[in-house]
Amino acid sequence: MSRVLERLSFPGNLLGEADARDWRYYKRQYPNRIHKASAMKTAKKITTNGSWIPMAMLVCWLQAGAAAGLSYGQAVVSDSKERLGPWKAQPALVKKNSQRRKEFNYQESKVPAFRLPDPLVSQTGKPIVTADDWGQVRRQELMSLFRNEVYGQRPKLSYSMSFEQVEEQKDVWGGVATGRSMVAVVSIGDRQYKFPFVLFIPNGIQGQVPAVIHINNRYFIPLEKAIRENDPFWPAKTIVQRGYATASFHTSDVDPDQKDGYPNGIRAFFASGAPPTSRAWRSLSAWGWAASRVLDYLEKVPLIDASKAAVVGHSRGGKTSLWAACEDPRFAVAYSNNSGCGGAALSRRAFGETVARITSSFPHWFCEPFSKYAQRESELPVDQHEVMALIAPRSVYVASSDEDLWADPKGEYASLVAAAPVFELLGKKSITETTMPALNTPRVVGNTGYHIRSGGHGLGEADWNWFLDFTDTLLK
Ligand code: GTR
Repeated sequence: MSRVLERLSFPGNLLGEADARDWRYYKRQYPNRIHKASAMKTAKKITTNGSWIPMAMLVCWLQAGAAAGLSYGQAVVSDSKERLGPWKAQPALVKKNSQRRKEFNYQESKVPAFRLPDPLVSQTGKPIVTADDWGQVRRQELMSLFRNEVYGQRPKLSYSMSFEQVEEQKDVWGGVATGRSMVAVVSIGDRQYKFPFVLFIPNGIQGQVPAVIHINNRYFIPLEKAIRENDPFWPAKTIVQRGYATASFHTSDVDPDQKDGYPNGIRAFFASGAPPTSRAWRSLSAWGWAASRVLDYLEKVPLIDASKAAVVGHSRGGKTSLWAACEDPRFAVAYSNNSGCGGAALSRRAFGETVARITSSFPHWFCEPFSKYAQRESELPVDQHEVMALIAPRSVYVASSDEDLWADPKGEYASLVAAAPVFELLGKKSITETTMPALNTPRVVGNTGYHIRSGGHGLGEADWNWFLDFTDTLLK
């Protein structure tokens, strides 16, 4: 399967009204839980409201086309007719970004030619032609490669889990749900590490309900706040009304989202304070591990069918949700929202955020070997389409946003499509269409889904609704 890519690109981290308000609220209420850089960076603003050509076998993405320029600002919906067709980056945004951040590429014409590693050829060059070969040979190889070169290895140490219920409210939203404030307790010998999470379970439903675990990289949302406000970043009420239980925890409560946060997090707890080795797990993997611990609790709740659990994250949380689902096959669905580099986007495109940039800005996210692929992406033994493939035959949904070119929407979509041979081998349907869908027009095929929403970097109601439409087809 080989393809020639077209072009697109550019980010848009605008701080919307609601975010500014939330940020101030949390800063007052939970000064120790807020990480300003993170909160400001992920702030979203939803305003309003490319394609590639197949060639032969195996993937060889070249470039073509180019982008002309308008001007940013009036940008969105500049050419509404064109915007009805397959999504393309707004030329004004491409221009603006290219000018503003000259060291990064926002032009399709400058995407390097590359060949993606074939998920269906083993490291020894053996074609993987059966589901058994995949499960016993290739999947193991790819997991090792991602653990050794990208996300790090989780500790082998044994531990035990227990859960404390701090508070329960049985008649939330007029009796629609039961809400619980919980603490997960990780024990190794007589040492303990604790992190909080909040859970809502729909009331009055016959049988068990599916569940959504939300990885919150912005701020912890306590029970009373989740009840009072349907925060678009985690709209618990909406999710419950659609028939799902839902839980959320904050990343920094598990492993602080700071370069020097290691001593206070779960990784240091496991290592008894010893510094991390080069290939040990880093924060993304630790946060994903925590999502699995929340799932451990959901398995104990009789009203929840934990075999129907989705893991959801935005941006760094979206990188986390994908890797969480690779590491833990109990997750039935993974949803990555605007996850970009190190998440859904293909590293080899080096479009918007790059390996060089992400490993220097966020050295605590990836294990050390990943940084050696800075500007040498073509030497990576894996690429992010194989993260999607590792989730097969389960389900994966990728979401991009129109103005978030920093996260490379085209690279996010491309990687989902490039995982198709693995879904097919495992007897599942998935998106194979190489042309991107139009703006605000979700595309769902079998076990995969994708949308690109208008507006900038952020997770909001539109994203949730489209995602839940997808899970409705799979988990209900
Ligand atoms: C961006 C960063 C991304 C993404 C995001 C976030 O600035 O470059 O990799 O993860 O922030 O999580 O907010």
